[in-house]
Amino acid sequence: MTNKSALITGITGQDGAYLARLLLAKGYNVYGLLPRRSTDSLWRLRYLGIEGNVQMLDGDITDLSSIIRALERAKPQELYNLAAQSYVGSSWAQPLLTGNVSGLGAVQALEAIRLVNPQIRFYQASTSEMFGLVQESVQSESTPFYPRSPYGCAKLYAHWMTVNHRESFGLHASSGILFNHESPLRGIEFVTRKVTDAVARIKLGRQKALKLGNIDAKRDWGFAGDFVEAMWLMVQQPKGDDYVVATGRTTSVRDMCQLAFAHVGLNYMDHVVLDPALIRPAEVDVLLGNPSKARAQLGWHASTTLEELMVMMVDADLRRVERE
Ligand code: NDP
Ligand code: GDR
Repeated sequence: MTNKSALITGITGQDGAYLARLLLAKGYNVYGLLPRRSTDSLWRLRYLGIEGNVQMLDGDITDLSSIIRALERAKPQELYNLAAQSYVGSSWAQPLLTGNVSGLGAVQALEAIRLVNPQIRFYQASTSEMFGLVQESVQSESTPFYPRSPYGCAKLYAHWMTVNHRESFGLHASSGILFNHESPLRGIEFVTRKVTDAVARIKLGRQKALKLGNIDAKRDWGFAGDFVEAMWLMVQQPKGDDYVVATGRTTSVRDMCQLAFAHVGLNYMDHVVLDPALIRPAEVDVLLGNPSKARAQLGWHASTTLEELMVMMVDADLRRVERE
């Protein structure tokens, strides 16, 4: 057990909730930067039974003064920057907000560290979306970037600023280039959760069809609960660095649907309807990560298969829809 403290931005999101649970289990004092919202944003922490165990500090990743106050109050040894407008689909409609939150937000956090205590270790939530129009069939830390959305561009800026702050000012700053990771706590707008929610509703007779966009896109999907372990491991290394975190297996949206529907004895082809309105202005066709560095240096590997993940998510949605 440790007596360290950590501040998590984006603590109310999918990864924030799992990371908070992981750090609490390790004995950390966990603080969260909580932006003001008009509706309840603590449901994921409640779902994991940890709402009362984390200390929330009023603040927003776009407001430097609030981050400085949060660091002064929490006095953390580690800052995990997970805050983002993280939905690629919305980033074309809200490119400036996405740039401000998902791009500049990381720099606000890095600058706050420089001002308050440069010894604070920093984790940046980077993404496989930075690879975009992929230049190599399997993506590693050395694969060139070519982002395909305002979200990918914003995250690439945040990534390079993390690298720059490490190299310019000697900060212990790490960038985790994480491939897609999902869970029952995934936002409903993301394709896996949209599918598992629909499977549950269709199975229970509450919905008939599921509208999807590009079902030929391929992603390297893992379980969020596994991936937050890699974040923590990066921050424990002697020096900050960049790591690809992935399962090393890619699957199409179509095949992911097939798995989810088959779990409840349904055929996805009887229910999925293609909707051209859901096709994005630019697409990332296929992502497949090479997690060798994370395995060799962090001792990390993904332990949940996509089959297990789909079962976990469909079963959770069946329970939830039944209760509704
Ligand atoms: P979510 O969308 O579930 O969570 C995003 C979090 O950021 C929420 O807590 C949200 O709060 C918070 N947030 C949004 N705007 C602000 C703001 N202005 N100030 C402070 N907090 C804000 O994302 P995930 O948990 O899935 O992802 C975590 C991080 O990892 C994100 O940065 C994402 O871009 C990145 N990432 C995710 C991957 C994935 O597959 N899940 C893969 C690679 C990277 P609220 O809900 O109240 O708006
Ligand atoms: P992604 O995740 O864009 O990879 O970003 P998402 O689940 O939104 O899309 C994955 C792929 O599925 C295709 N798709 C659809 N997507 C959605 N959301 N809804 C649909 O109806 C649909 N039909 C087909 C998409 O076109 C895409 O190809 C996620 C986010 O968590 C980012 O924050 C993170 O950085 C990356 O993963 C890694």
